[in-house]
Amino acid sequence: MRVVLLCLLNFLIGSDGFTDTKKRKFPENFLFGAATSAYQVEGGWDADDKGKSIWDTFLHDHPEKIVDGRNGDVGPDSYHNWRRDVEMLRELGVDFYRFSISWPRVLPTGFENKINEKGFKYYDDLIDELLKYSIQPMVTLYHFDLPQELQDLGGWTNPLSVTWFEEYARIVFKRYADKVKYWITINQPNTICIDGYGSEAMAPGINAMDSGAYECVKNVLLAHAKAYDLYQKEFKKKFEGNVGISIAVNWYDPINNSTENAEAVEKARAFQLGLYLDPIYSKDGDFPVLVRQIVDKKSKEQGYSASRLPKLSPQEIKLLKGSVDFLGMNHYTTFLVKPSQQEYQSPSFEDDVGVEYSQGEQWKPAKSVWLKSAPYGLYKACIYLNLNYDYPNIIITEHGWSSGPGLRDNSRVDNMRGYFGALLLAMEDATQVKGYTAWSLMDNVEWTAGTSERFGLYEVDFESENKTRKARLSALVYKNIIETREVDLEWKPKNLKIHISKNDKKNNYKAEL
Ligand code: GBH
Repeated sequence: MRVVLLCLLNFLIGSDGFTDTKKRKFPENFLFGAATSAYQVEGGWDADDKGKSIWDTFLHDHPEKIVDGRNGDVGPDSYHNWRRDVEMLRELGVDFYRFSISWPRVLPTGFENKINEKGFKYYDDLIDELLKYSIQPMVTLYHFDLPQELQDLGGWTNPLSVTWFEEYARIVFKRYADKVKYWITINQPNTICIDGYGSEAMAPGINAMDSGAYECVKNVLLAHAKAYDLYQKEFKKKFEGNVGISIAVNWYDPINNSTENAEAVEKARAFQLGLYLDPIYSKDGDFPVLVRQIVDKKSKEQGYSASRLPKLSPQEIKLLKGSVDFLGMNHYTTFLVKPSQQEYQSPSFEDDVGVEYSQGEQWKPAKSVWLKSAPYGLYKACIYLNLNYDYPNIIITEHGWSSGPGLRDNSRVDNMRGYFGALLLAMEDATQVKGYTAWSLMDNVEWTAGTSERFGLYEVDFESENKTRKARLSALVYKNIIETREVDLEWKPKNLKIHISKNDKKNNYKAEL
């Protein structure tokens, strides 16, 4: 009751509630980290027998899709620069590093019968180097880079993908369960499926809206649940790690308080959030009723004999329910929703949802067109998760800001501080957030945006031979927040030099989940 009242109170205070002068602090056992993903930073796209991923194929076949023409063939070249990467993490003083394993680097064909030891050696070295300095590895098994050979068999639209992923997960768990205590199975099913199989924006760029995108959603979620189940059965007891999934939980608000907008926002939340969260967190499991109703009805009208949204069997519903130790929350921004004024192509995801998005005109824009700063949205998203999914354990597995090149990234600093304020308030109102991950440790290959949008705390000089990394102002500010556990709006470093903290001490806490 007290919590509900507090929430109400904060809603009343509105979005300025978190800029008040009361100093809120992150608890001592709160974990701070930074993130990257394999395709975006590793380079070495064909080094040491690595297999091709769908992103290698996609950007090699469509160089015209990349804003500045720079693909991930080399990128920041972390395949060779990993020692420097760990040094940067030590400079920041983070507790953990979230990175992903490239499936085709370790299993070049995607299948478990051919293991690439040379590829695994890269992760052996990286993990050992992290542990040497008490930085916890947080490993994402899948961050968009499917082995091309599996795509040739239909990729995530093939129900066999569930088993392919499970076998891959088994090999990686076996190899690293003793060293890795934080696992993320899959990063952002919505990007994989809706953008990858329902549009040409992300690899494999197959616009399969007849049912491909929704088949993908089902398979990706089941793949996650199978891997979770596998960890529970074969690894949990001995190794006591935590397994979660990272979901894009941006916030969706009605553009104003009309009845139509209230309906529109309900749809947006059901299709953007509930589609992935309900099967795992809702009481009855399964996809949201609203999504089911809309897609079933439209499918019929469109002349299909079955719904484009596949059914989950009772066993599948059971497998999915509760299949996480923590929710990986990727949060970047807020969208304002109203019913769509235009006819979308049919069938399509946009047509199913039937809404239009915009963003506040007064919100500060990042370099990426979709990204504007609205810290209150993080607060509201947290409260929404609490009320709808019963106070889940959350680790923010991505949050960040894009700028152009340059070390004095004041806009990133402002955005970070604003969102930390909102996060602290959400935690005060009983949101169970155990950790925060800055996206990204360094500038990287931002998919089809190439290197035209910079998300790094560290700038990467892509023209230089060693892909030199330099700390931005935001890196120093983040370091200061980690050290002091509070957000001081006035704090400024004397210069942009960053040093490894004295005696390299990490708090080494485990998140109590
Ligand atoms: C995350 O996606 C990803 O997990 C991460 O890899 C990425 O680097 C980071 O955010 C920053 O984008 O061209 O307008 O159609 C966030 C969701 C998905 C948002 C792809 C941008 C393309 C937008 N992103 N999307 S657009």
